[in-house]
Amino acid sequence: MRERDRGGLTRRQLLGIGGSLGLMTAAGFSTAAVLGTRPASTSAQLISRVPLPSPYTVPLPIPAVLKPVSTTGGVDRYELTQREVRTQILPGVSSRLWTYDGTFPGPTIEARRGRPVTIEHSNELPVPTVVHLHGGHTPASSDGYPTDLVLPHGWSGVAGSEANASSGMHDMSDMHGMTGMDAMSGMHDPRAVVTRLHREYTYPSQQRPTQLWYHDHRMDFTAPAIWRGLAGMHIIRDDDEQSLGLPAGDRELPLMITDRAFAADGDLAYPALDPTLKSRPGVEERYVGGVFGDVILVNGAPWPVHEVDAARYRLRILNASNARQYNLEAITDDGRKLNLVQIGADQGLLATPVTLSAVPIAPAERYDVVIDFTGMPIGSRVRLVNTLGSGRTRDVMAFRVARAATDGSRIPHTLATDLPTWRRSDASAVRDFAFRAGRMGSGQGWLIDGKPFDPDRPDVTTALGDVEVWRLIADADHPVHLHLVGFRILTRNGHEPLPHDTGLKDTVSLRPGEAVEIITRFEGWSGRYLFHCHNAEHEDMGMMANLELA
Ligand SMILES: [Cu+2]
Repeated sequence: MRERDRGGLTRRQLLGIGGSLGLMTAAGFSTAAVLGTRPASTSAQLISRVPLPSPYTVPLPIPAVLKPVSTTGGVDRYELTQREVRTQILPGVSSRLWTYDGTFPGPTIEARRGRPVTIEHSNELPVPTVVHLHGGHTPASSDGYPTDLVLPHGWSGVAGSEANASSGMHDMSDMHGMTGMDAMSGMHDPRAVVTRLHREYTYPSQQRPTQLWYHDHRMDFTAPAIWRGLAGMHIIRDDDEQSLGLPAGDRELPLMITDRAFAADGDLAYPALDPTLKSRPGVEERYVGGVFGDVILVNGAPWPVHEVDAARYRLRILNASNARQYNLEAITDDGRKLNLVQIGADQGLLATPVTLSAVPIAPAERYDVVIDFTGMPIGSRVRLVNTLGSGRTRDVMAFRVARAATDGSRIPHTLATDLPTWRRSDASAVRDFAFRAGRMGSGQGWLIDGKPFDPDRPDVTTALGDVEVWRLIADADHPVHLHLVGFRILTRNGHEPLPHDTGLKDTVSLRPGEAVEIITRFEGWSGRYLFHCHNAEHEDMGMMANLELA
């Protein structure tokens, strides 16, 4: 009953956090100006209460590749169980995590273009979950809409949903017309498709080869769920890409970068208003801008080190942090900067390589880069540092050049010829969206065009096949993500895009005060999708909207 009453308040009231930011905004100062007085970001950093290891002592783990349970009929079928485990992230410190199949990151899915993948997720966690494949070109029914929940055993926190929840998940026809999680958000969502214990997600794998990632996307609770460990990588490959001769095998490294903090008992620290994550969404007031940790993890290990050959390596970098941005530079022990040659973006290979001296990466973005250790002295070290960090958050990871080696890899001048070339004149609509802080009930939220997320409100309805230009503006750092489609960046602040903007994207990083124009064609499937800020705290606090394809 309490849950129901509390739900009736809506999360707008629950987020009743009239902080200084909100007051200053109300007093007429532009938020950007307020935020501009803070360094780099509006986020606040948690401090760990356990001893932290020295940098570059823990070996870099490579997440295991998940084995399919079946490959018959041209479909790769997988099963994953979401469950809580105790594990060591920091040496000698036991931490409770929420995981996909017991590990953080979750196991990597390796998909072949043209071979559909199905994944049956089982939820053994104490809260509802929903899985989104970030960057996936996915039918709406498998896209992980935030109210399409998989309820756990004995769930009673969501009045209304339980009675309607399906007892099975295989008969999809059974699931239509169920009532969504209205108690939690105070919003009724008649279109939600809720299941109990299990759900099968289908990914057609028709899209360009690239690095995707899967993570929890539950309404109002995405940020703490990802923070606790619900994230994994999903890579799509094809023969064309493999024939290019890029560094491969042991010389291709998926790198999931996250920041975390640890409480005195060894568990992850997170400033949730309701640490059970069952009913009350939101974070303590000073973290409303986003949660930073003071420990940098790569593939779940703190400031790891990896032994490499003196050869080229392909680094597939994912920023899976909730709010932290990185500007990554590769620096040798004698202070030299190594180039990072960008070969791919969120949605696959670039047309041609772009040589960067630094890789700026916002939450949810992926950068596919080649680094060349050829000629480095054996025994020497290359550190990957974050120039936006300070103190220990400046360190990310290191490579130790362990041995000389032959290298048959190459970086072809032409990487791909299939990038979309939408032109402004193709667009049937131009839309404007403002990503800004604002009042949400009695407190501060993060809004798109002045409105917090409401599953029941159509925000954008567009026709399949239409090309559109979207003009996005931001008051603070907002990495803006569109579900279903990739897009290209047309302009940044009225100028040419930046050198690292050239590829096909699904997330674009807007810095404070920036305006970016993107162009895309909405194609695939009709149904309900999303666009939102991928600062996960902003997303939970309203900065999300509906994208309906008709
Ligand atoms: Cu944001």
